[in-house]
Amino acid sequence: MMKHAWNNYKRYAWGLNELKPLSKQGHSSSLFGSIKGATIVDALDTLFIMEMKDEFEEAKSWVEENLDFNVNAEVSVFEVNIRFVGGLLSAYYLSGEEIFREKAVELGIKLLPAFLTPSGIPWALLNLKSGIGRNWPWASGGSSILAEFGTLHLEFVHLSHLSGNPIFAEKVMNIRSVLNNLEKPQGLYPNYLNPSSGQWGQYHVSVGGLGDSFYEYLLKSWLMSDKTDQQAKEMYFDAVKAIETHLIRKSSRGLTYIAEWKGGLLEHKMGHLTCFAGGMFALGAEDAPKDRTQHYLKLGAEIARTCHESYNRTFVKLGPEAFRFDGGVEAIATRQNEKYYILRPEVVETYMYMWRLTHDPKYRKWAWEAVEALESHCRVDGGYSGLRDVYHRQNSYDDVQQSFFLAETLKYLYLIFSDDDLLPLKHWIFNTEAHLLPILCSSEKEVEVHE
Ligand code: DMJ
Repeated sequence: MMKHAWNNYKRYAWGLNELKPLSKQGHSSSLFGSIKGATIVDALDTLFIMEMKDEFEEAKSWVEENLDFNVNAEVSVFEVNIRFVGGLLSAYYLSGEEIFREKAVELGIKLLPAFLTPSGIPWALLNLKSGIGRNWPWASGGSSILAEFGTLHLEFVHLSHLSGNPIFAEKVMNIRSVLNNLEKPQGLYPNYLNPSSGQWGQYHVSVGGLGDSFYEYLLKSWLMSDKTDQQAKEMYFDAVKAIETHLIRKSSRGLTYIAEWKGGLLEHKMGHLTCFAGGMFALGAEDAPKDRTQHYLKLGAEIARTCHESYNRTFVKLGPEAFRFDGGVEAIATRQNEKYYILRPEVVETYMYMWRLTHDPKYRKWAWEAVEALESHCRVDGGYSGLRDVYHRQNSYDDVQQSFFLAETLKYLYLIFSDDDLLPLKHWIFNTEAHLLPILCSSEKEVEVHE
């Protein structure tokens, strides 16, 4: 599958951001401004792990010769960080090739002007040449987005580690303290925060889009610090406690789901994006306070089951963008604009963590169902395409092979069918784009080992 996705990208869209597999041409997304090669950088570590050595070498040569951040264009700070900085750091740690470290640090420096706001909460969008930032025009009251500014921490800590320059870590530690010091409604983190006033915007809370990877990065900051970042651990478990109280519900037929919270009212809808949380709960279970390890493993398993149901209740056996638990339905999309599937990874991501942490064979079975569905419905001559309606018999393609399909979906699937000693969870953290970052050994623990 990786060969098919890669070869077609190479054939029809080489050097551009993504592939349009039906039109057989490049696809450009405004998220990356005029930075090019998103698929190449996103795919580097997957190629390495799958031992596709020739392909890795050609990707590396492209990075050496063509990857250029000197562009006069506005980029999404979050997207560029998770895909480009994350992809380059991961490629560096896996291969040891200096070029990836250099490029990651170069890009990190270019992103720093985004933090020039009164609160230090970064802008969502940044012009890489002028250094002028702004927020998404649609975001409540000029706010920055929790899942965007809350998803820089892992990469920026590594940038400081690799460059010897503390500035990157200082920037994300400041985000952390602003968030920690703010009063939180019912212990929940709203999705919107105004970077000028340093105050919350609208009281909308989500473990899916606009909120998701902020929670993921709290847990992973704790794990990546070799379990020394106590503040991250406390903030994570406090947030999860509030999420359990206010957002997690069980349907009348016993499916556990995570709803969205809008100023105290629940919308009984769960996004495909939210499905990553099953894996997150299970990954954090070991360190849960008050002997709640089994509880969180079970919660992870319940979310995995619900998300599997959202797949199983469609015609193509791949899940919709969002599914509902109201109006007499459970785990089904009811609105036409929520029925699409764009090759997203979150469900197989949760299967990967559940497989690694429980070895229950059902997760391999479910992952294989997803492979078969991808092969039957998304594979086309020119690569893999997303679908417009997962309940429809006739495939209707969106004609985009997203770069995260190579970075995440295929990587997680590969790991589910590999041995656990390939990238053991005790040594590696996956960033939110499935790029690998090693756990940083704390000097205290090193001393303990030597003693
Ligand atoms: C990816 O870019 C990342 O997983 C991000 O956290 C959420 N959206 C896509 C995949 O769905």
